Amino acid sequence: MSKTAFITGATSGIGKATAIELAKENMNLILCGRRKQRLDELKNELSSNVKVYTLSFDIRNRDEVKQAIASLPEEFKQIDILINNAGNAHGLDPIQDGSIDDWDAMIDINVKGLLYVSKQIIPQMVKRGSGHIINIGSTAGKEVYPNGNVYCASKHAVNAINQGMRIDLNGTGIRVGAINPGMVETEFSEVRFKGDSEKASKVYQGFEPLQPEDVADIIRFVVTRPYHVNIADLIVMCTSQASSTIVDKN
Ligand code: NDP
Ligand code: 8X3
Repeated sequence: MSKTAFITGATSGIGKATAIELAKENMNLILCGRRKQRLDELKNELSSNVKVYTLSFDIRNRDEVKQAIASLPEEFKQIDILINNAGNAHGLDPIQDGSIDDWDAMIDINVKGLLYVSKQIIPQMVKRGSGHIINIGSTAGKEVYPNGNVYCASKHAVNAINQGMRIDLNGTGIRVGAINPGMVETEFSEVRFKGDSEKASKVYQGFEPLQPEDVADIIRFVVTRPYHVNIADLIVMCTSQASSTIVDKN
């Protein structure tokens, strides 16, 4: 029987590429994000191969998350794979100049949103004694870089939650692991710089960054390992990147 994967943040970047990759593995998909039109377009693109259901909700809103997941039709209710991917950076300012709204957004989306979704899905996995959770962390969850302050804190929290989930769910049959990418060329920097495309594109100039498809390929690999294999914590950077601050640019 085909597995069902629930992907948050499927409207762009890593989440969208993952949806496309998992459809190739004949997995049925629940695609989430706020931009409904993009979800519909992706559904149209993938529906000829696999069953696709879309859920449009703001991950910051606890009630919306709960209602959206509770509204899944019977054939999509069993979630085998949860990809906790939705997230973004907002701003790149020194701590003394940071915007509280940006801080709220990062903590509410990257940390609390991930928990809200997980809270709705983990119990059914525990009950069944099976499931696979992939948390999308970041190299920013392993080290702190200048002006990254709260974004790095939110990703350090994802790193801790990933470990906590794996410890607490040990013995339940559920696999838990994190994928921690370095710089990936997505809408990430556009969001970080509030739509300033020029500033965003400069982030990826002078070297060959990861593409969302590179990360999606790794996620596909991780979720298709035999049951006794759990990839617990994986860091992936492009070849030009050695750490958050050391990037070989020409
Ligand atoms: P994108 O901006 O391309 O995608 C972000 C996704 O998150 C979108 O689908 C967006 O959907 C969703 N999202 C954002 N806010 C909300 C919200 N409030 N409610 C619901 N969904 C939301 O960025 P990436 O693909 O790069 O980012 C995906 C993940 O990868 C993030 O967790 C990010 O931190 C992480 N990451 C990214 C790296 C990079 O360099 N790009 C490197 C390391 C990690 P919508 O706006 O439609 O709601
Ligand atoms: C995204 C990678 O280095 O821009 O998490 O923070 S970085």
